[in-house]
Amino acid sequence: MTPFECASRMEYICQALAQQGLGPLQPPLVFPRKHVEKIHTKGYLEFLDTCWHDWQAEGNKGEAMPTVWPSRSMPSNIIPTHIDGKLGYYALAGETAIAKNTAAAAWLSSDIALTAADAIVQGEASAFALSRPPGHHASADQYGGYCFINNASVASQYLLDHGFNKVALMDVDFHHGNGTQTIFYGRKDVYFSSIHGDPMAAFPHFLGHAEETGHGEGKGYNLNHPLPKGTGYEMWSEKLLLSLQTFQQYGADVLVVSLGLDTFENDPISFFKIKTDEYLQMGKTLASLGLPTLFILEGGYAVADIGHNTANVLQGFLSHSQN
Ligand code: 5XA
Ligand code: ZN
Repeated sequence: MTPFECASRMEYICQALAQQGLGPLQPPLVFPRKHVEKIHTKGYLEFLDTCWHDWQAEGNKGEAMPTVWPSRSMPSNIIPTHIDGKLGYYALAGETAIAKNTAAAAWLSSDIALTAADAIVQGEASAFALSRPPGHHASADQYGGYCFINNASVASQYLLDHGFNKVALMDVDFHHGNGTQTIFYGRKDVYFSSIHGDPMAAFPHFLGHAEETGHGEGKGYNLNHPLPKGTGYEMWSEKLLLSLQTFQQYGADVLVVSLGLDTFENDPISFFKIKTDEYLQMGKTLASLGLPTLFILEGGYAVADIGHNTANVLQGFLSHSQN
């Protein structure tokens, strides 16, 4: 069975970008691993690089998937040495298989995000990273929800390391960006805000509540807007405006958008009701912040529509961008 997060998503997006005259598309540069190592732990990245080998070495057939977790009744922090234990330790969800080229694809995806971040550093007013696999569910040491390397976090850190001081990180994917939230939860140099399906009813289920506002230095720099089934653009965009106002008060000097298109009315795994034309308005509203803006692709599984929806956000943004 083809997973929802499939390669044809990219083809539809490239096609729509060309049709709507957006571009040019540019191949990714190769970045040193140190940028990713600032976000993810050494042990986790080693696991990612060696998982497929270890899985096969045990004689397993097919893709690597966890079957056991350090769950509430055995909350151990000891990292097992057997691949079955490691999979459970490093996975936060069970739907995300690891195959031969998964690690290479994850690293390439982060290079794509870094290439787009670097374009912003070089003075571009906006850039779009056509990254796949997505990243926002990946925490410092866990993968899941089709995410392995947290591209938006890696890119945000890169922006901070190259002259920007305050990153506004807006996650508009249908699912809460639990990985991004935990990575920056104790920090105030990245303000994370997310509009998403209420975790009482939607993946990732265990994070994304409005009460989560940050801790320590990061207290007050995390803003979640969980929304109910059937949410349409009107209610959704009220929350977007609230987040943007907050970013303005914060004094952000750059905007990173975790751009998921699974808020679409016909998305097969989500429950919001945003329409194709409304993505133009979403882009315009994001442009109203008037900041250098980096878009990074996250989810979106209504494959035949994802291209047009993505291009609409970017076109709406460009039509209202002051630069
Ligand atoms: O943003 N995250 C996704 O689109 C993946 C959700 C996976 C749910 N099992
Ligand atoms: Zn999603």
